[in-house]
Amino acid sequence: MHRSRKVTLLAGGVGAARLARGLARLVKPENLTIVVNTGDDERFHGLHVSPDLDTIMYSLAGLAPWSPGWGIKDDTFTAKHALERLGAESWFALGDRDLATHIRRTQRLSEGAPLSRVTAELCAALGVRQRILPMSDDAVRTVMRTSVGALPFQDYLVKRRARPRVQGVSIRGASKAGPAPGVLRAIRGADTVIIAPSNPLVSIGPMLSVKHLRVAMQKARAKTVAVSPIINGRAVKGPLVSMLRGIGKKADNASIASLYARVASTLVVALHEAPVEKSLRGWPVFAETDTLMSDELGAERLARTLLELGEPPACG
Ligand code: FO1
Repeated sequence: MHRSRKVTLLAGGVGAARLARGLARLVKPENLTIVVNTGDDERFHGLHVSPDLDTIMYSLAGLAPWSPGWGIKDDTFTAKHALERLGAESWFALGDRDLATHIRRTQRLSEGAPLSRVTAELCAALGVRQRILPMSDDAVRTVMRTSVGALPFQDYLVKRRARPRVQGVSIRGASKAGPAPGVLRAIRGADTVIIAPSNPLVSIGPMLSVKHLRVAMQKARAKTVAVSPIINGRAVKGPLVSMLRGIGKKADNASIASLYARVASTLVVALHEAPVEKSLRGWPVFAETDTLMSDELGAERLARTLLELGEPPACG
C-alpha cells in the first residue's frame, strides 16, 4: 500500500539509518530518497570521511551493525593499529573496509567529482538502490562552542566524549552553501517528508541552515512528519540532552516541537510523552507511538506508523 508513495527522509546518523532500514522494507527503492547531514564530515589521515552518509549507505547495503550502528559489521582494524604505531592519531576508529570507502571518496573528490556524484557511485558499487543525497556539495562544518573553546564536531563528540559543556552550535559555511542537486526536487516532489529521530541541533540543524533547503522544508511543512529523538527525558543516542540545556532549552518534547515548528506539521513522540501544552498555536500536532527501534521489526513498525500519519486524508 505504501510502496508507491514518494518518501524523502532527512537524516543524521544511527537513528536515521535504522529508520531508513524500516522504510526500505515498505517503500519501493526508487521512491525513497534520503537527504543526509554532512556537517560532521571530517578529514582523518588526509581522507574525507562522511560519517552520516556512510552510516546510511552501509545500513541500506546491509553492511552496518545494528549496534553501535556506524562502520562495517565485523570490520578489522589492522590499518588503524599500523597507523598508531607510525605515530598517527587514532581516536576516530576507522576499520579496514571502511577505509576503502574514504580512500575512494577522497580520490574521486580530488579528481573534481562533487560529493553527490561520489555518493551515488559508492551506493551503486555497494548495491544500494535508494537515493542517498548529501545535503550539500559545499563544505558545511558543525563546530561546537564549548567551555573549552570551539571544537570541530567529531573532536567534541568522539575525542572528548562530549564532556565539554556546550554553549552553542555554529554551522560554518552554511550561508554560502547550496543544496546538492536533487535535494530540492526530492523535498518538493515527495508525498511525505520525514525528519528522522536525529539530533535537531547537530544533525537536522545543519541541513536547515542551508537556506534553499530550509525554505523548501518550510513550504513542505504540511506533509512533513518529524520524529522526536527523546524518550523518557533522554536521547536514544548521543549528547542531545546536555546540548539542549547548554543552549538554554529543556530536554523535552516541547523543545523539540519548538525547534521543528516551522518545518513539521506532526511530531511523533514516544508513548505517553506528548507534552501538556498539546495545542500551542503554530506547533506541530503530537502523535504518540513506540519510537524505540530496538530491531529491524521495530524500525519497520515505526516506519509504517509514519507513512500512515503522512497519508493524505481520504476524500468523501
Ligand atoms: N563514533 C565513535 O563514538 N567513535 C568512533 O571511533 C567512531 C568512528 C567512526 C568511523 C566511521 C564512521 O562513519 C562513524 C564513526 N563514528 C564513531 C560515529 C560518528 O562519530 C557519529 O556517530 C556521527 O558523526 C554522528 O552522527
